[in-house]
Amino acid sequence: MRYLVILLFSIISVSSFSQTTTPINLDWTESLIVYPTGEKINTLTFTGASLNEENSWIPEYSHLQLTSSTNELFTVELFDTQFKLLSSTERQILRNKTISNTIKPSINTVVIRKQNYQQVKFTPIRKNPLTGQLEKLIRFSLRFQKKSQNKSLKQSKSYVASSVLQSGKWVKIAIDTTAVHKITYSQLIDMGISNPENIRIYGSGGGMLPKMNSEDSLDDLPNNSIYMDKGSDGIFNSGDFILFYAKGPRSWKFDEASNEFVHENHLYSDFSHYFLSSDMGSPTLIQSAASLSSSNINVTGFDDYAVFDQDDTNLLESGRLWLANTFDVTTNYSFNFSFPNLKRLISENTKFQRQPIPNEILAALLPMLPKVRDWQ
Ligand SMILES: [Ca+2]
Repeated sequence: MRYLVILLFSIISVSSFSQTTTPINLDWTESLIVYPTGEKINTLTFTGASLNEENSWIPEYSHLQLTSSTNELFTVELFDTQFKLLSSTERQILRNKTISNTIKPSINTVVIRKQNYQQVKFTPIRKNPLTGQLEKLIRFSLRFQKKSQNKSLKQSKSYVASSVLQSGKWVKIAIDTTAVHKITYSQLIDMGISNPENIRIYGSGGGMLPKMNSEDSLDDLPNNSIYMDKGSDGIFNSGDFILFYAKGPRSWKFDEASNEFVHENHLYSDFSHYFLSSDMGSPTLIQSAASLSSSNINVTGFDDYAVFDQDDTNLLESGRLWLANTFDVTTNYSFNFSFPNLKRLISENTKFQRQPIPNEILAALLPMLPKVRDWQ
């Protein structure tokens, strides 16, 4: 069985800052992606495109624009756009793919070798809002405009003088999943918390820190509001408990383009961590909100989602590629999900994602795995 080598060029254009770019042409072709199993996937691409399975193999355009100042923020828009209708073959390739009516470029500030750039990304395919037909972008220019100074960004760049952990006695707890968590009075005592009625919980939990230094991240551990159940005696003592919302290491976000929830595993930890102390003053309690006097919405259900994505194997014990089950001798696995009180299963949103082995990892594995040699 042959393993086709695919070269995905990640050429990014770099130019000095100006308000508009010269016209950019996209040279479209087809691309063939072959899994180690031999299965082939056709997709569209163009010179300089990024292709990955997370984006359903739909090509993404990336542009770097050199800027001069660290604190300037920009907006970006496409203009002088020229589109071309997709052929029937190209439409067939993109069948069942979610394509938006508009092309929405995202823009981020990135720092590369101490130079500041605006990084623009977008998918250059749209469903024409008037005709409903699929079109690919073949020529366009980008216009950058400075935004007024972002005060919140400036504030996030000022750092606290010392961490909240500098003084007091602290207990570190591990969180494996996003949920409302419960800790009883006796558990707090067992942890060594000397004054449980003054318990506070600090931390933000959640997924990985952003890869780029330029992206916002929290400076110090925030204080979390908690619910404290004191029982009928009004005193926090034996038999009582606290509840608090904590985020686990797997993060979820709603992707408007695909109209579905997508997840990201924490590649470096199976847990997020929070810090408990009773030395920081009285607890910060969740405040009650007044009920509405009347309502006309009757909620009878909600969307739920789950994923099986275990990070069990890292082929080279290096890098960010983690895999779960190996399909070699064993070719069938069962994965159980629990959705109590299910009203309706939206089966079309059930996905099975395979992970082809990137060529650089395959090349490094070849000397070690005789079985892989058979693919050559
Ligand atoms: Ca009590």
